[in-house]
Amino acid sequence: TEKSVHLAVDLGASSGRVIAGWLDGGKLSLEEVHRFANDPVLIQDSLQWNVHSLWAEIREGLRVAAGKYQAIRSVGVDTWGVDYVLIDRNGQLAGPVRNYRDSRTQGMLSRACERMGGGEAGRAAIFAATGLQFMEINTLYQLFAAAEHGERSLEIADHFLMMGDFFHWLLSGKRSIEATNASTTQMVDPATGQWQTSMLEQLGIPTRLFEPTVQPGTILGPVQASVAEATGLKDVPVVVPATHDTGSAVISVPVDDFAPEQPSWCYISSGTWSLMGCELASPRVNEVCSQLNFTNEGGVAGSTRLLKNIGGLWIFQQLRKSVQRQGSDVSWEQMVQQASEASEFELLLDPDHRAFVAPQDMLTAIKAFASETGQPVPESNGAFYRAALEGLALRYRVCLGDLETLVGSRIETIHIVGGGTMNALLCQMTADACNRTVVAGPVEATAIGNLVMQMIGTEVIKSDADLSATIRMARGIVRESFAVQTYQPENPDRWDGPAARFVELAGHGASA
Ligand code: ADP
Ligand code: LRH
Repeated sequence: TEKSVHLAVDLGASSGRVIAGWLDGGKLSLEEVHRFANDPVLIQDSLQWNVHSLWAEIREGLRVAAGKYQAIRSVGVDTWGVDYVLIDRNGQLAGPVRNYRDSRTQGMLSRACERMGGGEAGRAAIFAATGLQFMEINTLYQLFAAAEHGERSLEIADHFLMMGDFFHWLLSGKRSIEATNASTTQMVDPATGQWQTSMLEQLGIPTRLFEPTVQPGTILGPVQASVAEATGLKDVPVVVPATHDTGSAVISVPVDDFAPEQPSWCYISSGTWSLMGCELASPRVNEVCSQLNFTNEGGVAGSTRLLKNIGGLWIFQQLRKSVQRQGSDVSWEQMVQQASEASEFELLLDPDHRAFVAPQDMLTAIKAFASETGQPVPESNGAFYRAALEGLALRYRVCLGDLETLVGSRIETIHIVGGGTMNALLCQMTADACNRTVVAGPVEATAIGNLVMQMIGTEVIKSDADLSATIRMARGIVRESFAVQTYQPENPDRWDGPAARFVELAGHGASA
């Protein structure tokens, strides 16, 4: 067909897809071209991403797209945050590409704080420099671990790229570091977007690796000859979206607003992680934010994504893997059905507990957690699935209170976007636990946000005003194009008792 198509490559921590999108009569249409699993591999004792397979799948998706659409206007990649690739001076991978759940970062957060002035003072210095939530998965602690362990890759590397940048480089031959994903590293000043080089020096991380960042919408140039040959994508420009998947997802929250002073809505980008927060005009690098351990990530058009990383559907996903390990399988729909049949609040889980970050087997880890916290171990699988979802809804409730404290206004509406919108039980639990209206959709928010930025970069979507007005316009297109599902709270009081127990439980737990 002759429609003018853009291609979004969207790599989540659990799966990847290539999605085609085009505008027609003011509406955005999507077509999924290719979908594939993204399973990390354990090599010796190091957990790594299979970038070779991901690159093969991306190329396959582009090949299928090139055969399907005659007019492809651009292509761009977004991925999960915090992970990186090191390239040596010959343009080769300098070492393996680690998964953020790899165990080498254990203890590195506290060790880095020690190095930065000791305990609380070190932590305060890192927060003042970066405004980010403290998590051991952050790039900062990964690179610090590499430096502390004397990893050779760090010595021979010439360039640092994040995952999206890496695939853009493979596609176009051009190196760039995109700003929204760089903001997830805990190595960037949230006010200026510059690398915090003196902090990096103090931590022994070589600063020569880091080039200045580029903004979403940047056109890198056409796909390189070898890629054009392999895929059939000739003269198609690579356009940088918000390469952080959450940055892309937030673009397509269907509101008539952009980075408000007094937000009345928040978002939950719901997938492997749940990223819950507000879009603001400027970062909140203050004592309360540090205490509540929220993050100030960079959004498009100079906005800030003030949010909390919550261990999202990861536990639910891993429970499915446990069932598969036992030799059977269960679909997401069946899991949700079984969870809905289980009785309420049988077992309380803290989705952010350290025990759930990377256990060998999630079912076993939850059973151990139940015993350690003096709770009866449930019998049915459905009870475990339900506990994973209730734990999330309870975490959202706590997070909502913290968010309101931070932004100083009441949040009326919670917008859920991403794969988790397919889980109606979780959406209803969220409305109930938080006692707020939940608006769920669109499901492919990340790919849509990716496409929108490409369309803005190539001036398919444009306005006479500034970028923030153009994003508002794009949000209008998203609202016109995708239906949402609304959930109203039902019997929210039922959640008060469990919420009190949850706070107690999470307070005692070693949160990751
Ligand atoms: P990521 O980008 O982190 O890989 P996604 O946004 O693709 O994650 O969301 C994937 C998750 O969405 C799955 O782990 C699953 O829990 C949920 N999901 C997907 N489809 C369904 C469905 N049909 N019913 C219920 N949940 C679903
Ligand atoms: C969600 C996400 C999140 C990061 C995590 C590593 O996919 O990008 O925003 O913190 O992955």
